[in-house]
Amino acid sequence: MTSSEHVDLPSFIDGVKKRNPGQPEFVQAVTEVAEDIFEFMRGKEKYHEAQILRRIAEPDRVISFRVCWEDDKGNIRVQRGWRVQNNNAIGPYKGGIRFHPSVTESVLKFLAFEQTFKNALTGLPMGGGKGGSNFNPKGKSANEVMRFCQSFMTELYRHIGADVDVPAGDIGVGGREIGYMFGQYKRITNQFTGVLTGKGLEWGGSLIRTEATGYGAVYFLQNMLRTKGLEVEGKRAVISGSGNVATHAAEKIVQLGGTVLTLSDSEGFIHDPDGITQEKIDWVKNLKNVKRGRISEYVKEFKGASFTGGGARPWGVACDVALPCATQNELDGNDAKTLLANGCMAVSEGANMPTNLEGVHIFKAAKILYAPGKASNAGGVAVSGLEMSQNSARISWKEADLQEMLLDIMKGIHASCAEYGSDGNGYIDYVKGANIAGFKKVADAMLAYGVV
Ligand code: NDP
Ligand code: 2IT
Repeated sequence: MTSSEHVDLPSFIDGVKKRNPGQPEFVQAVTEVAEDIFEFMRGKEKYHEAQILRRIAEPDRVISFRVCWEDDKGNIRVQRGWRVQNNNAIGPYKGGIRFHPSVTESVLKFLAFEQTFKNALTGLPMGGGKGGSNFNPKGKSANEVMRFCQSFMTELYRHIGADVDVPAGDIGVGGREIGYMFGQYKRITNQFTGVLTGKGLEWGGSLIRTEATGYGAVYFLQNMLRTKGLEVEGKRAVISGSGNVATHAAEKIVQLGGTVLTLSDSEGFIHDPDGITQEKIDWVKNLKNVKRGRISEYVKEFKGASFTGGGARPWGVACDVALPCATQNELDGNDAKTLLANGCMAVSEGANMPTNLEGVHIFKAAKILYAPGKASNAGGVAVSGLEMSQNSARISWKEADLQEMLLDIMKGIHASCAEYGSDGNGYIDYVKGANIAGFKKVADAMLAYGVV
């Protein structure tokens, strides 16, 4: 193919669909990026000639494996495990591990693809990867979770390493699971290295890693609001999810003087018109992390709050700002219209790809402040990158220094989005800005390496 004959966007998407049958999440993530990158590449023959986007949208490798474990009743259970190593042009593969029954190869491929751009945006040397299993930790005993994690790592260990691929947590994988997996890695290899992040503080973890994703999403929101001379203070926030990202996003909103009205889980959402205070957030953290309970229990503890079940999401509650912090495709076109009709002025995604393509197009057309997860939730992986640096140097940085670094990184990502996403008339398309800034860094590294 000569340089003038490169494919157009519809043909490119068509090819992605054909090569990835039955993988709608992956096709969705690639489409969203390609919409912006094709425009950016116009006239830039070097990226077309080297087939850069085509190569980023083809994972370096997808490792798929069987995970057998024994439940408390002595039954043998079989799960499927994966690690998708998408791209290591700018550093070792890096990205979380998700344990959830909805995990498929498509979901992990979309997450590893998104992670490649996100990690580039942080400015730290990290490539993109993601892993996980369709294992459902809900209702399992701690011993069952431990046995599963050990079995998962017994296969995964041969594919990862501190300079190769560094996994971390994601949905269903928090400090407890990272502990079990790190323990098994250390046992098999007899090495104590920074092979996982999100570790406990006693065994190589970094301060503020737990808080970083949620806090970072609110810092990104703060940066967006400030372009309009506004602050988080006094704003009513609607948040979905009630896990790591949601509870820490809520905490930072409260610290900055905002009011949090909702939280959710897969069964439904709670609405607390009095506001979810720090004390209530601490109660939710305990409910989720220690008691492993359901968000519906909130209304028994805090009078005046209501629970809406049936898997309902909170987007119909009137708000100034919205932070989707649960999972992919939890906010569709109708939800986007409802948020806009209720006066929502800003959306900062804590989750990965929570807004479907129709929703993204509606937010873009309305020109509100809308941050895609790959920009606004990058604080978590950024502090993971800082955990890797501390592990390599065998030191631990102080909390105040790390807080400053997180603030600085989120400000830097905002600036990168503004550089490539401004229309010159005061509107910033953060989706476009994030896609182009992330792409450019990875693409230029790939060009340097030639055809590999
Ligand atoms: P947690 O497991 O701590 O919490 C997940 C929350 O989302 C729970 O409230 C869970 O409810 C809800 N949820 C999960 N799946 C679904 C579903 N299919 N439908 C409705 N609700 C669901 O995970 P995190 O908080 O770590 O992750 C949340 C999001 O943030 C994910 O998209 C993740 O990829 C993203 N993210 C996480 C980072 C991190 O550092 N942890 C970094 C960057 C992004 P239930 O208990 O009922 O399952
Ligand atoms: O989606 C994400 O960025 C994460 N789950 C965190 C990844 C990491 O390596 O810290």
